[in-house]
Amino acid sequence: MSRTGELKIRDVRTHPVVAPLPTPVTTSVGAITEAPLLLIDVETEEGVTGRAYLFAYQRFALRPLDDLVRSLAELIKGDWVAPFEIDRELRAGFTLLGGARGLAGLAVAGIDMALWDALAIGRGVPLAVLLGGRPKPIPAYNSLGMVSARVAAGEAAKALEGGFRAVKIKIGWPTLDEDLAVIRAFRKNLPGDAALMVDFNQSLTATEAIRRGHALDGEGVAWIEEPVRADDFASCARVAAALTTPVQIGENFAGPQDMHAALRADAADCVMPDVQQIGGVSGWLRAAALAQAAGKEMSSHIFVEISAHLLAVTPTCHWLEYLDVAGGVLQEPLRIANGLAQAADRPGSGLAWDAAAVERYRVG
Ligand code: SMN
Ligand code: MG
Repeated sequence: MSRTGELKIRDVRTHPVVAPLPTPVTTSVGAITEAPLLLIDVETEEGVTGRAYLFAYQRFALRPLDDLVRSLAELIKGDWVAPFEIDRELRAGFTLLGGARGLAGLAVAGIDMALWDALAIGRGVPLAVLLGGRPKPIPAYNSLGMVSARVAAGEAAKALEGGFRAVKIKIGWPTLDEDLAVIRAFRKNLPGDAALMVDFNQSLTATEAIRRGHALDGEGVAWIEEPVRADDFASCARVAAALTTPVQIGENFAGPQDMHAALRADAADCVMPDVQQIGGVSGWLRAAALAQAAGKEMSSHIFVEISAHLLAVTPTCHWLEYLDVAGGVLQEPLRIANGLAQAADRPGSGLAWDAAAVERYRVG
């Protein structure tokens, strides 16, 4: 017997697509030139459909990710839409496999995001409202790839369109001088009060990160992101202790337990979980509590649409990273005005697929 508002899972459909990226994301460890996405629809007996997407980074990861989501879907058909319960049940199934990490963790997180979306739609409220908050303007930074000093002036001007008051660039050029040249070129072409973040994408050793970090300390950089390998919390702690510029990590936290280990190691001055890596909405809520307890500002990583809702209920909310990977298959991309991201004030997380685009970019 269902209580008013309770939903029961009838089916889970997936749509693997490779959508275009407005701008390739070039990093010191490789370039992302397209958006391999797994779109997930959780359909309920009551006619509500919850939606989410997973970002596979590489085409080759789409099929195994799709297989995982479809296999897990068979385990939850007929269940009530109770995300915390389903998260616990699905993760329990991976215990003897060493835990739901990697693609398995993403698959569980994708289902979790779609379930929370269904819950919010079922109650007719935006996700932020379901979670106890309200959609509100979130400070956003425009996230760029690796840009050479030669074109920095033009790129800086473009990056400020939409009223952004903060920009992130990816660095980790072959030499420190090249890193400094592009930082100084952006600094010169951004307003003095605009924040400039830099992201090494795990490309340095601890020794090199400390050497380069000391040079960056005087350059007005808001944070130094992922200077060393993402899971090397001890080296990251050494770098954070050595520098005055805040060190930022988190997009690779594989669940709240990973974030807890990083916080215990003093690995960073601020954190930026990625909603698919941290475990969906359920994982994000647990991570937000860890950040609050540790007194660390918490930002988001890509997934701009759902992150705008989640940051609205994050006690130490810092910045929303604006890097649009799914806009090519959405009816309505996230709106940015005066450098602020405003979550869609409609039921759920605001995701609606552009059906024609989904068919155009569908693969497999
Ligand atoms: C990043 C984002 C998306 C794809 C690859 C790398 C980057 C970031 O680490 O923080 O924006
Ligand atoms: Mg990053």
